[in-house]
Amino acid sequence: MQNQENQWWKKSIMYQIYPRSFQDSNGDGIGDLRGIINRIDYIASLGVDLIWLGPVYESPNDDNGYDISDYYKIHPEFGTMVDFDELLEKLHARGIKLIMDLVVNHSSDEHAWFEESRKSKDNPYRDYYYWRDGKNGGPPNNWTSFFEGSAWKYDEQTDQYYLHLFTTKQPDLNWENPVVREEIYKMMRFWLDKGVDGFRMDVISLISKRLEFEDSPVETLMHQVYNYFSNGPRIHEFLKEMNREVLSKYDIVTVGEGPGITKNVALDYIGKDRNELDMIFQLDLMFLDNGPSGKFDRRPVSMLEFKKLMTDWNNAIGDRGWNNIFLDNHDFPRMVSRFGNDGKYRIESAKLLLTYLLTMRGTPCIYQGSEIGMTNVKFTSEDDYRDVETINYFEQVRAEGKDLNHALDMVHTQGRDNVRTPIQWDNSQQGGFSEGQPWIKINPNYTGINVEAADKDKTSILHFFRKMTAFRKSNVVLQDGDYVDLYPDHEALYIFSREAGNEKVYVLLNFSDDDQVIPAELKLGDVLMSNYEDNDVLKLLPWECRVCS
Ligand code: ISL
Ligand code: CA
Repeated sequence: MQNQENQWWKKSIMYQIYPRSFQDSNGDGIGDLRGIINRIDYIASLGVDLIWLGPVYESPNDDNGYDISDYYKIHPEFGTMVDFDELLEKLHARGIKLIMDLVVNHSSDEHAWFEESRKSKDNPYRDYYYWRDGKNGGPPNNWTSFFEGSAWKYDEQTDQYYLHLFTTKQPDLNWENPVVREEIYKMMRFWLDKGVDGFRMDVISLISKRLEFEDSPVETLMHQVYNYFSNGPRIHEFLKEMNREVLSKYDIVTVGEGPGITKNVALDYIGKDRNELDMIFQLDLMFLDNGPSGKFDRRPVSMLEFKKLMTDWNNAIGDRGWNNIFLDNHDFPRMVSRFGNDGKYRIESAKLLLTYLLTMRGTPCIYQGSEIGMTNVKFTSEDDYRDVETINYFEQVRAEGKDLNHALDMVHTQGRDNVRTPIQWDNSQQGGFSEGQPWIKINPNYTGINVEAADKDKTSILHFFRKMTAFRKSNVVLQDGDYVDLYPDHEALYIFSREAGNEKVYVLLNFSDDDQVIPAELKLGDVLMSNYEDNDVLKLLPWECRVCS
């Protein structure tokens, strides 16, 4: 909520739960609400105080719950509304807030609205979605969907096409229709009245369409996302209306998500005076290694680019809005595999990345499992993959007669299933995640990397994380102090200061496998936190991090 004195969410530490993979309680192999309730002591022990719960609504699961068929119901595989209420109550009792995923750019094609909509051109629900005539025997335009081929699907029943920016089972909702907007607001009030503390808004940057539906001169997905799909003409009108009608009436937090929100337009969404959203997940960093054809067209990224992007974002937002900081989530590879070294320096680099998250300016969001340094997974068989994006990618590569081994390599570093394997709780069968067969295989490294082992080892990533969350909470300067990147041109070191009033801390991060000399002119005080026991005054060891006064 905007214009409010007590913005608690600026001090929060967020933790993302992907329910399917967190904890199964009944042996069906699918994580569920009861499983989360059973792990509540663990969650509380982390020192996090704001949970983002992935979608738990009724869904045919074409895109793991991001295709909702009933916004008012809990999917039976996750439990019941009674379980949900219990989870919310138990989190609140421990001072932990919870935000829901709000997926309203599209619904499932199995939502009653769409089932009605497709029946006839004069059906009262026709206008809930985008239906258009084809052009020259093909779809209305040349837009590509995120996950499979054309963004339009032909429906024989009425001889028209409907728009789907994601899979064919995720038709885009027509926000131009005021009745649709009112339905959505009503549903939001239902959850807020239950006491949820806000929403993470899925691809909110895409809800206003460019109704001319012009062909894009460039066929690549990323070009279309930035120039045709995102930041449409009425986006801010819609968000202001949503804020006025719903958000402003509750003490909640909203985090928008969506491709196409660059640093240049971010403040339009989250500027203090805008009355729209509180924060956004900036995806630019997540897309930095994408080539023109997207994520499976990977290009190398240098430390200089990484730092510049983060600094530019910080400066673009300044104190006119508020940033959110994250390095992985359910859509992108494990942070230690992507930005650290998940081999020899897994422990050191995971601690360094957690330190980064917890010392940057902005509300940090940690994805489940990264607090124990879980890594990407390398399934050797295509059959072990579950994500619709990955499956469609394999299909496309096969159809084009391209190299499937290369495709598998790409999936090993870029695919979304890397972060969707079950949480590794202990070294019993299936890592303590389930007594049955998990919906997706567990990462075979669970025997060494798991919560139980980490709990027993005082030097573990997990213990370090707990110390770091407490450290952030007790250091106001880390919450809202200014941020300055002190050596933007250094190829391996990321050194920045945080400063507020007469308090100042320095954060030193060695993003490399080699020793690095500490710049001599830096006048550092005590070491307040580090991932090494002994700290050399002259140099940083591989992946060493240090917070100094
Ligand atoms: O992961 C991506 C594709 O490679 C991203 O571009 C992703 O599609 C984008 O960040 C939007 O993600 C969100 O909406 C999708 C859903 O599949 C993702 O899980 C969700 O986070 C459609 O609802
Ligand atoms: Ca279950």
